[in-house]
Amino acid sequence: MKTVYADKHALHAPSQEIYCGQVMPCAEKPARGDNVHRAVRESGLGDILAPQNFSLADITRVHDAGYVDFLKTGYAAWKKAGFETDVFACNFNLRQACNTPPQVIEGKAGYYLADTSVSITQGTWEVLEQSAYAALTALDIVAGGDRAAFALCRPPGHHASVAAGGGYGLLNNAAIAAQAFIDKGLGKVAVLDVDYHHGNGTQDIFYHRNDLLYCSLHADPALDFPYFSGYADEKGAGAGEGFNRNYPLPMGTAWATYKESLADAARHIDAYGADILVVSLGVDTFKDDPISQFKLETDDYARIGAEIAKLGKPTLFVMEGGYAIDQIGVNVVKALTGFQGA
Ligand code: OKP
Ligand code: ZN
Repeated sequence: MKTVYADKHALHAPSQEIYCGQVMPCAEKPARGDNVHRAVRESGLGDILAPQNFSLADITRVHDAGYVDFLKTGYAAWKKAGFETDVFACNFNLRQACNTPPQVIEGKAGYYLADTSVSITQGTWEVLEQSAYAALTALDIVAGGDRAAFALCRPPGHHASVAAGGGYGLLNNAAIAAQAFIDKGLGKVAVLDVDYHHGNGTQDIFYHRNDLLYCSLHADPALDFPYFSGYADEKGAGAGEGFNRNYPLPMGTAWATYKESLADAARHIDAYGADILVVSLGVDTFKDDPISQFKLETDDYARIGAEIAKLGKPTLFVMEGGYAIDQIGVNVVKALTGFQGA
């Protein structure tokens, strides 16, 4: 299986996150990408390629143009306005009640950022662009006939919706790749999101559509981030009704519970008849993850990979979360080799 990886990802090194009013080191750090890269290299999984070039139009197929412009130019505007930190929000456009982007950068930050875990630093835009292009490159590898490919993206993307970033992420790499597949006229997409957190961004982007089935296993949103979506009764709307499926799971979930929901999601994906499967691969379900509360073990990732392989679909893996720095690499490689060996 080929991996697509941009070593530039390290230019996005958030100075901090603000959690419950406390300024702390950001759990989403460059060592995550470096460690997964090293583990993939050492595993001999397959070639590691740099992203190809794509265009902004591939990104704005999913994301709002004003939002993308904010991601591109926001850091410079923030500095020009005299702010000393990286770009953070301190006001929020709750439930998108207002559709007029503010003119000043401190207003825009709140308009386009949904929480205080996410920030824009000097190198962020370049990293986001390369990360999205990595997903698009890996998609082309799968569309070109490979059974699977791995987009080693950083930062994660599944909390990014059409016009807002959040949860450490700003561009929805999985959604951008899925949309490109649809735009090529290649058929229908299923997204299986196994990150610990609900992918509210991906759900949002496709909520009214029937050309993409979104299935997500995640922590109960009543108890953990992103808090305001991920419930089982969110099933899609309009033409999209029935094409969104959430599996909120209790704190402490281990393989015995997890595998039941995974098998159910696999049944739905199978019944949908997708032409490609995009896996939002987060390994923050790991028992020692510092920000999460599931209990999966390293060998369970091989089981997840094998269950995914049973679907027999061309499969694009896109990196999402995972914050146990010392085990993120082995856990990701287990999932990918578990898929390959099955
Ligand atoms: C992104 B992804 C911990 C606070 C965590 C944000 C979580 C973002 C997760 N200090 N809040 O889904 O892995
Ligand atoms: Zn996560």
